[in-house]
Amino acid sequence: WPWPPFISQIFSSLPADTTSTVSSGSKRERFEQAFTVIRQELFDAFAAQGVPDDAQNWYRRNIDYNVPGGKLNRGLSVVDTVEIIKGRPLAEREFLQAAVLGWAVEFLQAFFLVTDDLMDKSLTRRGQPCYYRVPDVGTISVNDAVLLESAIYQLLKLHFRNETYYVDLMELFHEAGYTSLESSGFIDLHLQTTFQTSTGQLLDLITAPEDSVDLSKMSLEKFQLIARYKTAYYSFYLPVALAMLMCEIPNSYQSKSTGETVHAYDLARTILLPIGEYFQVQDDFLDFAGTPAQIGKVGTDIVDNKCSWCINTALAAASTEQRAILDENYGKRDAAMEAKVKTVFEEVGLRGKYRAYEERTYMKILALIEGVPEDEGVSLRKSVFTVFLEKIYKRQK
Ligand code: DMA
Ligand code: MG
Ligand code: MG
Ligand code: MG
Repeated sequence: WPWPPFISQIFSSLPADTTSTVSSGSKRERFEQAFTVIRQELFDAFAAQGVPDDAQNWYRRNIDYNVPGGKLNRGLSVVDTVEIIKGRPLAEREFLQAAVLGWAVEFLQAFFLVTDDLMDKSLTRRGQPCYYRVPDVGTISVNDAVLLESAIYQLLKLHFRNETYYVDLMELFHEAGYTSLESSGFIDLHLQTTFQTSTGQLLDLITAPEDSVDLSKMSLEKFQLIARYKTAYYSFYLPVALAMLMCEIPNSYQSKSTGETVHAYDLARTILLPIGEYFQVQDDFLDFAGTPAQIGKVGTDIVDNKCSWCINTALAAASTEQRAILDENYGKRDAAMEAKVKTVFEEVGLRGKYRAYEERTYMKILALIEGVPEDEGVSLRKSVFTVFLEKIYKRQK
């Protein structure tokens, strides 16, 4: 099988010996170079089980097809955040550790996207066919997703086993940490990202049954719940919380500048969850308004009967006639019916409502960020959040 083009790109930009210098080049280049190290570690560990060549080649293709070709926003933001919190450029070893955490987030993302595309019956992702649509892959992609997930814990063990915060990292990623139920008398501070994301995927999927479209069951509140669980925790809280753990920011500390007690992870979450919800609104809007060339995927939310920001916003503005068109045509696997829904979206002025939502939300989140106290030395900083916000504000892909 040929390597997808982005892999060749990565390799053509590398020196012959990929393990020697990781200090040259831009942050993105260094981050991509760290991937070649990580990738080799995983291949070696896989091969060390004594499995035959065809299995090794399959594993290799799984990783190369699904992990490296994205925007890398989530992964890079771990590195960015560690740098901001430490307030200085990172030493070689620190950079590699931060990059491993960043790539671990990218593996988590790959794991979710492989199954998401299968369940959403999507066609393309990152400008290539969805992995399950590769002819010899099909439903084997389910197991390949599990292998992508297991790579996270191999990487953590390899690079963090001797750190005091190793268990915290694992539990932050994991699905099988201790309970966060209040009734047990124990509240888990870091939450369990895989558990939350798959809860979000469950909500997303059961809210969009294939054969019974009922738009009266949708609401913006439901959209918000789904968005926070399926997207915001893993895309926004996770990268920042990982960086905070690596910098050994304690759960709470007293701010020297304001005197108040800072519950650092809670505070981060109160800002990052709204950013994540904003990001999912963008994802839903681009599913409707973006071109495949622009977003690397073909939108499926309308035919999938999804409880998206678009349908909920359109429902709130639709006339009786427009509502009837939506009732009749939403959630059907038919291009002409999808086009009718899109026409109503245009008629109710969804594009304008989106622009207004973006401005309003941007200002709201900036106001939240204003409340972050900053101290000398290692502490949370406002720029942890503004850098994130600026990266996604008005994004086109
Ligand atoms: C994405 O939801 C959530 C996860 C956990 C992958 P989505 O189906 O809207 O994502 P996409 O539009 O990328 O398929
Ligand atoms: Mg989905
Ligand atoms: Mg999807
Ligand atoms: Mg989407």
